[in-house]
Amino acid sequence: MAAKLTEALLLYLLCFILSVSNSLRIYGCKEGERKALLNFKAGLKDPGGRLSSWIDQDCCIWRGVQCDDQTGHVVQLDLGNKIPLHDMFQYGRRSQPLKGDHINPALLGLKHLQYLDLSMNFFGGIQIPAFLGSFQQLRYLDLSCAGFSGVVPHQLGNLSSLQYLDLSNVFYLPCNHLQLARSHWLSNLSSLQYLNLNFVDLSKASDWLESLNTLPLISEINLSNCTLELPLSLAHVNFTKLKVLDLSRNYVHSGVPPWLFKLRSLENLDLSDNAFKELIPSAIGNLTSLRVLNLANNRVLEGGVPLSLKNLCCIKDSLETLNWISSELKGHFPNWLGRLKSLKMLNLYYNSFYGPFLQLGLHSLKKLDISRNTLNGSVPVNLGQLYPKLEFLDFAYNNLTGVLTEAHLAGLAKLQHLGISANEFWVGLGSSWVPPLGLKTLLMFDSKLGPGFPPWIQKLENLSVADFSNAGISDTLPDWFWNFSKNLQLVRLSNNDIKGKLPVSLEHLSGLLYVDLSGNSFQGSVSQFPANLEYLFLSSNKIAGRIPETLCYLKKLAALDLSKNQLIGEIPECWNHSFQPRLSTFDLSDNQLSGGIPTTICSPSLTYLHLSNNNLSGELPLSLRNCRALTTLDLGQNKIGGSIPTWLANSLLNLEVLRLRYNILAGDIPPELGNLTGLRVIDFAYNYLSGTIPYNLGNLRAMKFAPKIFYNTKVALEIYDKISFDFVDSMEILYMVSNKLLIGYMDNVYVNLKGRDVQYDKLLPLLISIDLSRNELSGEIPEELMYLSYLQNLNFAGNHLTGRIPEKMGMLLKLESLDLSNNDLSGAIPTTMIMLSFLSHLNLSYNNLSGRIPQGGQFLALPDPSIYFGNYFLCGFPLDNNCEDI
Ligand SMILES: *[C@@H]1O[C@H](CO)[C@@H](O)[C@H](O)[C@H]1NC(C)=O
Ligand SMILES: *[C@@H]1O[C@H](CO)[C@@H](O)[C@H](O)[C@H]1NC(C)=O
Ligand SMILES: *[C@@H]1O[C@H](CO)[C@@H](O)[C@H](O)[C@H]1NC(C)=O
Ligand SMILES: *[C@@H]1O[C@H](CO)[C@@H](O)[C@H](O)[C@H]1NC(C)=O
Ligand SMILES: *[C@@H]1O[C@H](CO)[C@@H](O)[C@H](O)[C@H]1NC(C)=O
Ligand SMILES: *[C@@H]1O[C@H](CO)[C@@H](O)[C@H](O)[C@H]1NC(C)=O
Ligand SMILES: *[C@@H]1O[C@H](CO)[C@@H](O)[C@H](O)[C@H]1NC(C)=O
Ligand SMILES: *[C@@H]1O[C@H](CO)[C@@H](O)[C@H](O)[C@H]1NC(C)=O
Ligand SMILES: CC(=O)N[C@H]1CO[C@H](CO)[C@@H](O)[C@@H]1O
Repeated sequence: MAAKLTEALLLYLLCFILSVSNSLRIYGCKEGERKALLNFKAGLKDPGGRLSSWIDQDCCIWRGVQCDDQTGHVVQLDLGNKIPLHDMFQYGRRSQPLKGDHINPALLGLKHLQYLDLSMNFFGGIQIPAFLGSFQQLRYLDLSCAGFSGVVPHQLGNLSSLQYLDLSNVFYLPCNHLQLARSHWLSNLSSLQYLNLNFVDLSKASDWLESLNTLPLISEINLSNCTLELPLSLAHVNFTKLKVLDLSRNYVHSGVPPWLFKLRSLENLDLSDNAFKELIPSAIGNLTSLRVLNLANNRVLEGGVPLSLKNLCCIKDSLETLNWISSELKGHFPNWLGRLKSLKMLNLYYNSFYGPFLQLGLHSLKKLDISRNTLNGSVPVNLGQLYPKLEFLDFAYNNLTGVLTEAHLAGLAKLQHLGISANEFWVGLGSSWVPPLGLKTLLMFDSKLGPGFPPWIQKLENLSVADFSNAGISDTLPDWFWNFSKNLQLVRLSNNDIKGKLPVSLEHLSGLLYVDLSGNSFQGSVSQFPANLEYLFLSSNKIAGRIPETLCYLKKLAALDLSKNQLIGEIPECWNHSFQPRLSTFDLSDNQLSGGIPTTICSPSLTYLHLSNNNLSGELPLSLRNCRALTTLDLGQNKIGGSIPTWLANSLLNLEVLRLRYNILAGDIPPELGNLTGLRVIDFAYNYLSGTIPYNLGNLRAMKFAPKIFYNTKVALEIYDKISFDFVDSMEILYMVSNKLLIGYMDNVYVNLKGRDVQYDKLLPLLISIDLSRNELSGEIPEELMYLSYLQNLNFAGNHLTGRIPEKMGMLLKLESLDLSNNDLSGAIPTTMIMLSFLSHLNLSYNNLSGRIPQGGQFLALPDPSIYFGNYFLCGFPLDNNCEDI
């Protein structure tokens, strides 16, 4: 939260603090003011006990209260509950807000109040009280993110001493819902220096610009995310002291208004997230004081980068930060960038720049991020000379070629972050290379780094993030790896061919949050991990032995994936709320585990539960009912018996994927399953299920609509929150996670499609499938199922189904694979099926079907006669017999 005080205000506060500490207070607390405070307190709920000190006689020493030394009057009430942005994602770290559904007007008893901060509390959606306009001496008012809604009262226009006004929201927490009906009253705030109306709706306040233009002292205006109209003209530009102007996130579609370029005092201009038709007119050069320019997310409608910026005259010496990310910029890097001699940060990621690497000597540059473009050619050898001060360098996700050697990175001694992932070049950094010793984050995933394990990593004593996933390493993990840096937080070595035994214990790495060693050849048994570990991925290795009980005590564990190893024994009984309150991913599939499914399993956030392909026996434990968040339940390929319980359908309301294939389940399919609105994948094949196919499955809502993919950035955000990346500001977080760290667990299941077992991961959210094959089901195919119009795969093979193939089969327009073989179906093949234009796998063999095979559509593209074998009265292509002969 940018609580930037202007210099004047700082000075004022400083004097204030000095006066408090230098002189003795003569007067105690005024009784009337004490009463006012107590009445105010009485109207609030204080679950965190933040006002517990409000009991003594002298209210001047109460928490958040300050009195004037000379007069003894209360002048300051600071009840703000501010927290650093990084902590925002972590609920627990925020101290409890004060709550209330009104603010007692008794507060007006504080007649001398100069400073009022109620930010980040929660006032239940009430309006901002109009009586706040009566604090005649108020200089500072912060009501940001405090649960206010409605129209901002014009009475605030009475506050002629006000210097600081903040009604904003915090970017990620919509907490105020305010609106400005008209803004003429703003022009009465003649002392105002700082104004933050971020997220306040200004769509009705068309006069905002004229009102603000009259404020003689205004120096910082934040109108980000205000749904405002940006007037193109302003007759007379006053704004002589304006230093910071944030107009981001307003989705303005017009041109950049010319008056902006008359703001000669402007130092920081944020125009990100708009849709300006023409980008940076050359007049930008008139902004002689500009230091920070943010143009992120301004899609260039006409395409291309402004290759010439003719009139750079003045900003070329002043500009320190240029943010121009995610704006569909195309072309070579423009040469004018090289004239911005004062640049410290240059963010150009997520564009379409092509051609060679940026080679402009920018001797002050500390951060250079040109990742996610399509640069080609090689990395220049003189980076150290071009950018000697670099602390952050990222050119991941480009098409750079050649070999990256020590020479390329020589002279970059100050580097703390290096990202080179996902390029085409070979990484030829020799064993004697001395890397920049201050490196904290090193991202070299999807690279050609191997085959040897890079020995120089050992020198990086400060490294906290080490990502060498999919880097072509085929080597034994050196013994020093778990000891070279005490600061390791994230280690990702997945998808290489790394050998070696897992160490017995990694407890000495107490900061470790995230370990991903999956897809290697690690042996030994599961290590003992430090208590704060949150993500553990060891899938696809050769890890043997039992699942150690020590895992039970990792209280913060959010994801555990031990799949595709050689684990034996029973699963310990410790995966419920009291052991693992945050567990969301639990994957032990493809091992040799035995015994039952733990009878206490389920933590409230468990989302993916995979125990398939083991030797588990017993029935589905009743505790699964508590898995309310579960979306994938995969217990296939085990020896699980009993029936499919009705409670499953009544409790697991978020279920999307239910895979119980290859078990020994018997009994009926519960019709209640049809109530599960998200269910998309049902696989009960190879069991002993009997009875009829419930027509209620025709209600499955998720099979009737096009599936949507939601990208899950939550894991990455959480990890981001804990790892300190230098030089990342709040607005960048979302890009940061999608760009730099593609981490987390990808849900996956095997599905039998078109006669083959296929692993679905990325595409799993798009799959819609019902497989009930190889059971003892009888009765007819319910016509209701023909309304599941997005079904891609339908398999009822190997049951005892009778009756006809529903005439409406032709309504399943997305069907790619249909297998009804080995049943007792009779009648003709419906001609409507000619409409199934995606059908590429069909098997109707071994039924009692009769008549002519439809001649048209995909039927002509399926020439294998065996798909009709065992139906003695079928005729026509591709069978040899002629329909006239029958
Ligand atoms: C506005 O201020 C004037 C005096 O400056 C005062 O008389 C009046 O009551 C105030 N109005 C409100 C709504 O507080
Ligand atoms: C504007 O306010 C929002 C919310 O308080 C903040 O995130 C953003 O950084 C501010 N803009 C500037 C330029 O300080
Ligand atoms: C602005 O101030 C003037 C005089 O100080 C007062 O008459 C007027 O009512 C105020 N307007 C608003 C909207 O507060
Ligand atoms: C410029 O600001 C002054 C106050 O400093 C104000 O009186 C005047 O009306 C403003 N001019 C315009 C065009 O808004
Ligand atoms: C930029 O400055 C030049 C000279 O200082 C002036 O002629 C021109 O009109 C200015 N452009 C804008 C858009 O203010
Ligand atoms: C870069 O790509 C362009 C085409 O996009 C090609 O003409 C050029 O030769 C490439 N340069 C190098 C060094 O590979
Ligand atoms: C860059 O490389 C990717 C993958 O290596 C390739 O798909 C893409 O076509 C390349 N782009 C250009 C512009 O060469
Ligand atoms: C669930 O499905 C059953 C059977 O299809 C039905 O009787 C019941 O009313 C449904 N329950 C809810 C809550 O929709
Ligand atoms: C007042 C306002 O414009 N709020 C918007 C801020 O941005 C979010 C997300 O784009 C919108 O949902 C709000 O309406």
